[in-house]
Amino acid sequence: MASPDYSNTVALKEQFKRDGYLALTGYFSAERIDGILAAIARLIEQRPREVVVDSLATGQRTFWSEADGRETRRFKFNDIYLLSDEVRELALGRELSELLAALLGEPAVLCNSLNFQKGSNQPKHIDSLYMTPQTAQALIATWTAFEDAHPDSGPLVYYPGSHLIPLYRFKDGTHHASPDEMPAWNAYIEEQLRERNIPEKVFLAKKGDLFIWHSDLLHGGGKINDQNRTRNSLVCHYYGEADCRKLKCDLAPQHRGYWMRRLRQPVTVPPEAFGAGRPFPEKEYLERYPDVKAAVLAGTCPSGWVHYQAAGFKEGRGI
Ligand SMILES: O=C(O)CCC(=O)C(=O)O
Ligand SMILES: [Fe+2]
Repeated sequence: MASPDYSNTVALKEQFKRDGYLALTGYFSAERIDGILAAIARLIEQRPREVVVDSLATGQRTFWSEADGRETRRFKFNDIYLLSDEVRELALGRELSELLAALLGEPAVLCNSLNFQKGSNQPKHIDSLYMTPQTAQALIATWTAFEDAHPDSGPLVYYPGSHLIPLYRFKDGTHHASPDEMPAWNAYIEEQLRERNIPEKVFLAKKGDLFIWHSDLLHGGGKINDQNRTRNSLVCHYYGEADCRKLKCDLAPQHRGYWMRRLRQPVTVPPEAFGAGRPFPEKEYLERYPDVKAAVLAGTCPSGWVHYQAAGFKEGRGI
């Protein structure tokens, strides 16, 4: 089958503005996805101590090497874009980076990635609640199907046109989620959905489909009726270039966009876990904690490793 033609950027932009999403079926070939799956499998096999995962069952964050119940596949792999050229090229390919720039009105900066092996179970939300951009709407997300989604696997759900609902203002005056005000946020959104007659839609993706959503489009992980079913997919979030420049982020160019170089999510590891077979990541620890680095440079603390054992771990600092 010939790959679909998604080169009419003007029409796609119009559609995105109106609906708040684009469902680009067959965007990637099955072979391309197989290549990515093989690259990810190699990565987690070869570098399990660098891959940070969250258990979808308990929420616990660990390195893949230490994750319990790996066979259940109920995990989210965080930010593999930092470790994989192949994932970056999927998220910011020549054409996709052009399209994202057109939709955002400026180059897109890939700033995180989430590879869910099973349904996410995420309640409905808009991404700007949690990844609130400096400039309104300077955030966009892509969702790539790594396999066909079964209705019982908790497919992606979304609410067409919901990006036009005026943003809820929290008591601190921002649009950033404040946990104790979320019941009020939910009530506001339900009311708006009713008033605007916006239905819930299920995206029953086929392997290789690409779904792009707006910073303010309401979406979530559908109900999982069968916990045994996988729903392998990759979510990538991108900020606009201007905000990232203002924040002095480290940007690496990739086609028409950029990816953000940054430290991976920290993981709490007990000091006893380090030893001859597993050296403490001294350099990374100092890079992550400038106060410790300053103390080491000033000679008031012998090393990051000493700091971690004496204080860092107890203070809840991850590595
Ligand atoms: O894949 C899903 O179920 C939703 C993920 C999501 O909402 C996100 O990562 O922003
Ligand atoms: Fe989301």
